Amino acid sequence: MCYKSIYANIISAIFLVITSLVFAQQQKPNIVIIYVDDLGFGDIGVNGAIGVETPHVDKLAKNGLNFTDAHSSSATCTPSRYSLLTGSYAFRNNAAILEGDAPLIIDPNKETLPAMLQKAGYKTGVVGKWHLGLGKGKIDWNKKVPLGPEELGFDYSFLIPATGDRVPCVYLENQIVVGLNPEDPIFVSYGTRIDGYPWGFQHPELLKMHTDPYHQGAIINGISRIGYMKGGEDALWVDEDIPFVLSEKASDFIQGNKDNPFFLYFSLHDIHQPRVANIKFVESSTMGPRGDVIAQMDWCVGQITEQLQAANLLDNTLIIFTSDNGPILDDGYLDYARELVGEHKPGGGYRGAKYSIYEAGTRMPTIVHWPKEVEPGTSDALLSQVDLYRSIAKLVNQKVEKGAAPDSKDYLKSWLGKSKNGREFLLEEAYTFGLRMGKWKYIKPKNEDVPRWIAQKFVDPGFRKEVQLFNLDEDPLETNNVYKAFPEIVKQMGKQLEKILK
Ligand code: NG6
Ligand code: CA
Repeated sequence: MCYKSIYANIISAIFLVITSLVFAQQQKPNIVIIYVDDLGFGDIGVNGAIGVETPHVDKLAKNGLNFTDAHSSSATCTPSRYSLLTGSYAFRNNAAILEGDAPLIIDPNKETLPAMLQKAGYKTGVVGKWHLGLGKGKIDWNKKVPLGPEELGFDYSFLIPATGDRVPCVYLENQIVVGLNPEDPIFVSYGTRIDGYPWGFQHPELLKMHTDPYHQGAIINGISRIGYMKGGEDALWVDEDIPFVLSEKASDFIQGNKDNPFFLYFSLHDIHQPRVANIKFVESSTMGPRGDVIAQMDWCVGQITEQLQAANLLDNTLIIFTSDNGPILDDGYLDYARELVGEHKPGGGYRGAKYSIYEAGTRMPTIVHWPKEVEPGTSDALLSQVDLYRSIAKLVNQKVEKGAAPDSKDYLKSWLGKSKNGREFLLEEAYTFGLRMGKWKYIKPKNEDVPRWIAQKFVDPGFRKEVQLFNLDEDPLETNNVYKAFPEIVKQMGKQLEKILK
């Protein structure tokens, strides 16, 4: 063989290797988690919503897999998000709802879901609500925040730092406050009052929405918040624009990464309070602001799917649409959600709400959409978001680092509708603990008074001095405590729960 043809063979072999590598890279599905805030099981059209339409979410469900028994790991935000990104139960780290100046609660030395995906060749981004803490304590909002999404494996971040009802009311892009004028530095305080933006309890005449005493700190955009704030006027967000800003940033991220596999954690502010819909959505439901922001949330979902479609990516993108905790009608602001709810059942008819151990606290609207791989339909598999970590690792064929994701299990087949099996045991966290085993629901006794701040939200967190056991097949509303009739089940589930909590 002459040298020329040897070279030609080598070159064509290299070419083959490179093209097959590129091809393999292209084949990896993009992954988008659309994480809605406080959206209940019944708050979407396909699950029976009344008085508001969610055509974009319904379309995802129609062309995807709609789950009836999939759960967030907790009935509040920070703990659920902690579990989603770490594959670890929130109680292990005492993860609880955080204030807006809290330090980062995820250990940056341990692998996280985005860090695992980075290793698998993904570009990773988070857009929207964070609420996992930032920095190491005593944040200086006028400099780049030292610890946050970047240290956890996100290549890009655009954040609402905590919640819409907590200061600071500014966006952070790659951990730097967007649009800050250095001559007007930001100061934030929880507890000690600081002069700056007027306070709700002193200036009710400045408010466009009244609230309970917990949310009467700094007034920004006519809404009083939890916490106090000074400065940063040019950087303040306008609540009514948040859905547009976040959708645009998410779309930009998709557009910028259309030629490589990407993971987008799109964490909407809706439908958390303060529920102030953009004028485009005002009166788009019969339920007042809470219904209007459901319509607004649906629009955001449409923006993302349309963007994926336009970039010709929809077919090979795994979209997981779900929520962080159950619905709440009265979370503090006076927006008449309780009065206007009508026949609509935010929790899909299940008992409980946000903050509650009953089913509506964690049973989430959950849709998996991936036209290339997932057959449309419904699934009753009992699943937990804590398992997304290892299930996604399996999907992208990436080994999980030792010590990471200790509570996460691979249920990829179930998430993709290729198996009907779910978890044998599923932990539910709220202000007490619940355990599911098939049709059985066990609730750990808690002999304590309900804290005032929960009681005044008209929520029953499920505290009882005796064990509660429900047969969800016969009693999906958890009204008939049958613990006395099934001592063996009580014993088995109690033991299992203690084993998990150890
Ligand atoms: C609570 C707030 C509530 C809401 C919640 C966080 C009070 C009485 N209630 O502490 O208004 O902000 O935290 O919601 O302050 S979550 O969806 O982020 O968990
Ligand atoms: Ca929430």
